[in-house]
Amino acid sequence: MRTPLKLGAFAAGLAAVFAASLGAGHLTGPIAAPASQPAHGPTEQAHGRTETQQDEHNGQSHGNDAKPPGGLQISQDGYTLVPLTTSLTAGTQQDFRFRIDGPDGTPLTRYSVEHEQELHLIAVRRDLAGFQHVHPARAQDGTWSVPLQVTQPGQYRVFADFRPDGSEQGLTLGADVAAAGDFRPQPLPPAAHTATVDGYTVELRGELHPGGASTLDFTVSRDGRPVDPEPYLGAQGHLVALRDGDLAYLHVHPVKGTTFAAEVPSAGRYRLYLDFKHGGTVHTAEFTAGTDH
Ligand SMILES: [Cu+2]
Repeated sequence: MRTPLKLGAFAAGLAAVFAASLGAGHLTGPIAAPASQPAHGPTEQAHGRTETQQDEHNGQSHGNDAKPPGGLQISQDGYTLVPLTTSLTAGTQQDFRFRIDGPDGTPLTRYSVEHEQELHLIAVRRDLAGFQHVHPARAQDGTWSVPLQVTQPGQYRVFADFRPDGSEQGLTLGADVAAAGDFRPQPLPPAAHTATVDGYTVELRGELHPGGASTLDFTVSRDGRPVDPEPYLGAQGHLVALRDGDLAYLHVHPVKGTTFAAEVPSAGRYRLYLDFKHGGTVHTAEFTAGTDH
C-alpha cells in the first residue's frame, strides 16, 4: 500500500504551503480584502450619482475593485457569444453571422431594445483601426447576420452589446475573428481634442478620470459653422470607448445632446469613436484620450 504514504507526503506538503501563506498573509492574504472595503463608501458617493446601473447590479463602486469592464470575455453571466462566421476576408463583403446562447444553452431570442436596437455590433481591428458599428438582423431562431467588410488584414475584435429581456443590465461580449493576410499594425494616433471626418470638425471637451465617470462633450462644425447632429440611436450621437492594450469596452451612456458619461476603469490610453448623423449619413469621429500610464 503505497497510497497512504503518498497522501501523507502530500498532506505534509500542503501544511508547508499553508504555513508559508500564513507568513505572507499580512502582505497578500486575507487582510487585503477587508482593507479595501472602506474605499467603497467615498467612491460610491463620488461617482454613484452619474451612473446607477452597475451599482444596482453588484452593489459595488466603480473603483479598481469593481466588476471588470465589458467586452473582455466571450462568455459572461451565462450568456455566450457564438461566432458562426469564424474568419473574414479583407476587401470582401460577407455576412457575419453569430448567435448569443443564453443560460439554458439555447439561442437568445428575447432582447431589450437599447438605443433603438436589440443589439449593437462593433468590429475593430486589434490595433484600434477600422472601427465599424453595425446593426445585424435577427432571424426567428436567434441567429444574427450583418454584411461586414473589413478593408485590411489583421486580427479583429467583434463586440456584441445587448441586454437580454428581463435582465437588469446590459452585457458586452467580445470575440476575436481573423482576416488573414499581411497585417501592418498602425500606431495609435496621439491624444487630441480635435478630429476631422468627412469634412466635419469635431471638438472634444473633457478629460478621462480613471476610476470613475468622465463627462465628455462633443461639438460638431463644418466650414467654421456649428452643426446640430440629427437624432441617431435615441440621442444626438453614440459613443464607444475602447481601452488600448486589451480593448476593454467602456460603459458609456448619453447624458444630453452630444454629452456622454464614460466609465473609465483605469489610467491608460483609450480610443473614442463618436458616431453622429448629419445629412442623413452617419459619420464617425475618432479620438485618442487618456495618458500613457
Ligand atoms: Cu448600435
